[in-house]
Amino acid sequence: MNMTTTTARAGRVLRALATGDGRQIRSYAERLGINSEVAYPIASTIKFVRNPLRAARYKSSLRLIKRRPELVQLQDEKTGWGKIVPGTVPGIEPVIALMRKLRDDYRKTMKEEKDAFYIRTIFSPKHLSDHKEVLDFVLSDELLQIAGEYLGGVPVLMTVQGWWTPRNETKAGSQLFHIDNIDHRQAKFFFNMEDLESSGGPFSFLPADISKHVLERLPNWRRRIEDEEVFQHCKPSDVIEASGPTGAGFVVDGCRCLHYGGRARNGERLVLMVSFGRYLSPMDAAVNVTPDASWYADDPLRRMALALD
Ligand SMILES: O=C(O)CCC(=O)C(=O)O
Repeated sequence: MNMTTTTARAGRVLRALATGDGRQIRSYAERLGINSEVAYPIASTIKFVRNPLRAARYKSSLRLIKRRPELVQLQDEKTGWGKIVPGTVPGIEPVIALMRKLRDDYRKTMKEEKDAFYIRTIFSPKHLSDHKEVLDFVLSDELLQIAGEYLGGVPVLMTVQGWWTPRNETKAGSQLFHIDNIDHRQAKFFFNMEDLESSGGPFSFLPADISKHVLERLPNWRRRIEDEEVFQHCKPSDVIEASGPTGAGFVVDGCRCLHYGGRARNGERLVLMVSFGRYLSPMDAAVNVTPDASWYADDPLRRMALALD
């Protein structure tokens, strides 16, 4: 490639960086041969420069969240995770009832052989507009407090998914250790919609400090990693399982904590997964809700969490 072509290409990429959304920004940066350690700060800086006042508002509006003292810093800075006991977040009952119904409906339509993959998304952001009860739970003061304190500003809802994992024998994709390569930090919640034991394939992770130790010793972390490779640098007993009774939850930073899930060898799993990112995350939210005009009309905090204002 000659100098003129290279310059023209770089110009196109830079123009795209200045106008694109978070996902495009990352992909264009990668096309320039810039990896995520460099691309993310560039993408965040571009987002900031495009609207510094909005960025400042996401930070300062943390004070709008009603905080409960027992939840302060629940997602621990050093280890990147925290545990939520059943009954902590109001409004979970209708969510549990809905997820169980969706799972039962799905099960009826399932073809045993053809659908042998290990994870089924029975609820996704497109369902939110018809299920305000889920949105109210997800945008509760409790979740906003936990995610907001950890992320340092009003958190932006990235996605909400209901996952049903039937019993399986596979070990592929997200059933292998990996890191979510979407930002430097994240608040990802898992709530059990049914009692969940180890044999039901819970989300399983290494605390952030142990993950850092392991990742520093691996040649390339942007990949799926076999257990044997990980356990050369830590102990299997360092792995924490997000299991427990119905209504129990975990919040984990999937960008800092090596994790896998869905190894449901002798049971199954029904969970609600909710992920929040920073306003300046390189990724835009996958949630594209158009709330009814009456929803959150006088609630700037929740509108910000939905990236509407
Ligand atoms: O719990 C699982 O099935 C794995 C989930 C996962 O890898 C993720 O959320 O990034």
